[in-house]
Amino acid sequence: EEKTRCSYEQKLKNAQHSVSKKLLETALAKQSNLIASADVTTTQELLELAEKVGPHIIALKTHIDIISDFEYEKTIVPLKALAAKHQFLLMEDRKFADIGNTQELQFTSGVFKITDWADFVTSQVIGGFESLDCFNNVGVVAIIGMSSKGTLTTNDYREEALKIALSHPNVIGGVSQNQLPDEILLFTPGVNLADSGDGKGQQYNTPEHVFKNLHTDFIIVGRGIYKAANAEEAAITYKNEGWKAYVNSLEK
Ligand code: 5BU
Repeated sequence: EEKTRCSYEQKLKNAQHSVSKKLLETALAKQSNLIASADVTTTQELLELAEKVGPHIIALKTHIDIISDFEYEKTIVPLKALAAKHQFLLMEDRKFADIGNTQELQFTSGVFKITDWADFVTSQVIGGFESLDCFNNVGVVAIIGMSSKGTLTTNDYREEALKIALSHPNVIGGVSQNQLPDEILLFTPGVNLADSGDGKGQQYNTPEHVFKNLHTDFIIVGRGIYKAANAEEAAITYKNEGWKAYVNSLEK
């Protein structure tokens, strides 16, 4: 008999990291497991999207380096204010992939100063265990498996990546298209209700699929929300679909 999934309440009880706790508490308070991916390219679009979807999400995922008019004062200061107002976390999807010293510089320096505002960041684990030491003031979501066609995140790779993720105290979760152990939070992108792909290698699943089959914790939705005619309505739809799929996945 298949075992039922671990609930957010159970995960919260076992959570060690302050960011894991915050995410799980926010999910329970908002009855949402939705992370909106804000893959827009101007500060105005970013802030407008955050204002609209903010009440319905637990985190806003950014690729801050695609914002063409980025200015810390103009972009980050109001974004942080919106995160506080609507109670969501900021997840910078930087996918660090270098030696520890370089990652530390990329994390703390340059124009983006990610260390000053992100609640958690994504990182590859290709640089090994110690490459993650520099992220000790944020949570790290380790890239275990990718959603794109032809990805090199094979079974063997994922197994080794997971060993690093499970053993590193900075790691709160993993991005994957496969089930992960209960000790770690699972974040799943590649979620869309209307499309099965984007013609550029992305592969989509439904919220129902990822909660039922992967026991994911949080869905990440980009174009399904920010490209919709009404982004707020779309966020509400994904929030409701995601929560319903989570509740259904608790019953076996
Ligand atoms: P989409 O518009 O819903 O396809 O956007 C998905 C987002 O998740 C986008 O920002 C990607 O960079 C990110 N992503 C992904 O799609 N698949 C992965 O395996 C990883 C990240 Br890792």
